[in-house]
Amino acid sequence: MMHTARTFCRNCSALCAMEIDVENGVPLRARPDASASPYGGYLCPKGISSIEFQQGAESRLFGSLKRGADGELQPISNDAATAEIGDKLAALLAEHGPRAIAVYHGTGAYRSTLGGLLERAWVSAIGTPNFFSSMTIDQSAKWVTMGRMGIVASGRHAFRDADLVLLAGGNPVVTHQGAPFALSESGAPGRAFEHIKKKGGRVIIVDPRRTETARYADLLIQPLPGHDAAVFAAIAHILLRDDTYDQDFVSRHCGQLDALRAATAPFTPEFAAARADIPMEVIETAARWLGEAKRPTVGSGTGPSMAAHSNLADHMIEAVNVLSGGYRRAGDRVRNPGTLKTKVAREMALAPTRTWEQAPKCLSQDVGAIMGEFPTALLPGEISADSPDRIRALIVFGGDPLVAVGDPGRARAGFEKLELLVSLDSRLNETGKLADYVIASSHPLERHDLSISADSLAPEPFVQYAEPVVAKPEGVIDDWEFFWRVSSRMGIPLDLKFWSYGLRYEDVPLALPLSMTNRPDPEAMCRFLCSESRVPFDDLKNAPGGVRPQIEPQFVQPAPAGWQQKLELCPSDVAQDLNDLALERPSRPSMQLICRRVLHALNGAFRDSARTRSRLPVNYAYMASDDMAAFGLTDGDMVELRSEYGMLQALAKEDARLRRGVVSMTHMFGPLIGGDDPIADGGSNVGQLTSLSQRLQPINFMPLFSGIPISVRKLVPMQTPPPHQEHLRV
Ligand SMILES: Nc1nc2c(c(=O)[nH]1)N[C@H]1C(S)=C(S)[C@@H](COP(=O)(O)OP(=O)(O)OC[C@H]3O[C@@H](n4cnc5c(=O)[nH]c(N)nc54)[C@H](O)[C@@H]3O)O[C@H]1N2
Ligand SMILES: Nc1nc2c(c(=O)[nH]1)N[C@H]1C(S)=C(S)[C@@H](COP(=O)(O)OP(=O)(O)OC[C@H]3O[C@@H](n4cnc5c(=O)[nH]c(N)nc54)[C@H](O)[C@@H]3O)O[C@H]1N2
Ligand code: SF4
Ligand SMILES: [Mo]
Repeated sequence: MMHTARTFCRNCSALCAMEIDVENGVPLRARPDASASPYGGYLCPKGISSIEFQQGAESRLFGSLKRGADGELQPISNDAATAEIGDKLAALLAEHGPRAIAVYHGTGAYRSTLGGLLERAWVSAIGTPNFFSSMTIDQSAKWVTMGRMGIVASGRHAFRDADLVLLAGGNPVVTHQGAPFALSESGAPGRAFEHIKKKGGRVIIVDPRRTETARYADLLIQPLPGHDAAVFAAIAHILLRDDTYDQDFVSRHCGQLDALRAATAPFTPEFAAARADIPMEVIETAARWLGEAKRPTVGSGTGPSMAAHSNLADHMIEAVNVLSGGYRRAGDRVRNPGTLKTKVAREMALAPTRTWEQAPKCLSQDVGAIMGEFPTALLPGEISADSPDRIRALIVFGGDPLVAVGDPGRARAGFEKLELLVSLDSRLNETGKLADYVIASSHPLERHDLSISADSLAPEPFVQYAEPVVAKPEGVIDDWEFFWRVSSRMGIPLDLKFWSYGLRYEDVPLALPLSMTNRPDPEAMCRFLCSESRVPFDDLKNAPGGVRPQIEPQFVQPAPAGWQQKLELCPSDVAQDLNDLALERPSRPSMQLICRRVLHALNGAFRDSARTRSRLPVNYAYMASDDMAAFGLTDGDMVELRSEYGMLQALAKEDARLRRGVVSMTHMFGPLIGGDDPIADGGSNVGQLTSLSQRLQPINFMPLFSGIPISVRKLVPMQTPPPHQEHLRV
């Protein structure tokens, strides 16, 4: 019997609505579902590949594993595994206290709604401050800026309302990365850009690569990597020089304008243009357009967050957005106030909090939490720390931190010191291969979810509830059930809450206490999460394609009377960083590795899907034609890339979209430490060129993942590998 089910993809933040033909409990194919989605019908290749993955492609895990006495991973039942893990954690907790236990929340965990909430509930119930996630090795520069500058509570203009979009180092047409990070809509991003162009809006892209998104650009600026701080300081300099900044907005909401003016004085357009190796005119043009725009929005993707001076770069990008008035004002339309939980937007500044200056602090560095998380780059050091409080057990939920964090030798040395490493995942990744237990997680199509993560990010109010489309295989377990079982075994009761970023779990008042003996019902948990929803849960249950509620137009409210808080545009540490940057002796490495993403893979996931592998047998080392020629390379030639921190081998490929001086490669696309045959390895791990001890940012300890100085050498095929490679192979 065949039927068609409606649900949504949970691979990335777009949560695309999909229709799936199911025959005898087997999903056959997926199609976009345009019936209610605010994005219209849209699916990317990863949404389509997730059907095959559910069926076992990419060596999907169909059962949990435990490392045996012989060091090999052996099958284990989930009953036994969760009991053993619970007992071990209870013993560690009793002997060493809560700090012995840590979690890492990876990219795969963000859209596992019930799993993510029970993970938070469990961490809060234990009382450990050791919460790590992929965000601190991603765009946590944005959290640093919020903590140092403050926040405008009304938020940016909706993408569709903008008349000027300035995006630095992001490629949403490929990555579907939209608000609150980069600038775009997550679903069908090309359509959102077309909408802006049709209205006569302008688009500026700042990227060393002429990205797929740059097809919509009216102005493309192709700098060397790592110079966004200088370029955006120069744009701020021009806005202040010409008095074209939004004086009304700035005078009402900002302090430290004079300090910003002084600190950006050295950043003339000539100066920044020389540093970034771009024409001075493009900086002037960008600043002029910003000065003219009525509803501009300025933001960034991962590029600036991964390159040199990332925290300063982000601060300057946000400062340019503030100076241009890139926020909604009282009276502006709020397109999506949220459906499951309604938020009131107010035009008001919230003063900086600098949470990292407060206890509890990390053991290996004098730094506290940022948005309730410790920096992931410090994780290996927090495990190896010579302290009774060191981390002894790590639960990895939907991530591959061993690869993601970079510097594989150092990362592995840290992870090997753990007394318990658990990977909760639907794939066996590099972290899983080192783990004591690998818990086989259910596939999204096999579990319940609610579109909480997109609730106020979709361009219009929209909410979707998903029931399992197919039954889960016997050996797999839902993410939430793992946390519930382990916690129950430890004798710790859990409260389910509608938690969201910025809140402490303990402070959320409304709670659904879960029984420790009767398995909670996932539908009942979703029903509870709809307690304050505009659309009652039963309506959602009856509309598997999702509901777009019609609501009264909502508008941004003014600040409460007497509101005093201001943004700090240029606090003293930022001023100091600008001063240092102005005085820095510019070095110009001949080649630099830059980050990028590919459409068919999602970090380490889908890398081995048939669609990906037919296009990308390896993660090519892309270079501009002139650089290829200068190194004597043609497509498919083997190259050695060497940084100060390590080396890798890859296959070179020409990319006419790149400027000279950069090698563009995607991450998490090969074994942790590669051999000398990238084809046999299926790619190379660029993390081998990164460091966990050098060039980390202050505050978030973000490593350098883009703009890494490297040397490029053509390798001539030989019988035996050159001896210097031996020490890197373990
Ligand atoms: N298909 C696909 N989608 C994904 C992912 C994936 O792996 N594949 N990953 C997901 C994740 S985890 C994230 S965080 C998002 C990221 O989403 P994006 O930020 O859009 O990711 P990228 O496509 O890597 O874009 C980064 C861009 O920065 C440029 N760049 C590199 N260095 C610099 C620099 O110093 N300055 C400037 N201005 N630009 C620079 C690169 O050339 C690249 O085009 O995507 C998410 N979506
Ligand atoms: N050199 C370099 N390093 C980088 C980057 C870079 O550009 N360059 N990018 C950084 C960025 S932006 C990020 S976000 C990190 C990514 O770092 P991670 O998030 O640690 O890595 P992923 O490969 O995305 O891991 C996601 C895992 O979740 C699993 N998964 C998917 N769905 C589910 C689910 O529903 N439940 C469970 N339990 N598991 C699930 C997948 O199988 C996969 O193994 O890497 C960072 N590291
Ligand atoms: S963009 Fe692709 S991966 Fe992301 S939700 Fe949509 S179909 Fe899934
Ligand atoms: Mo990310």
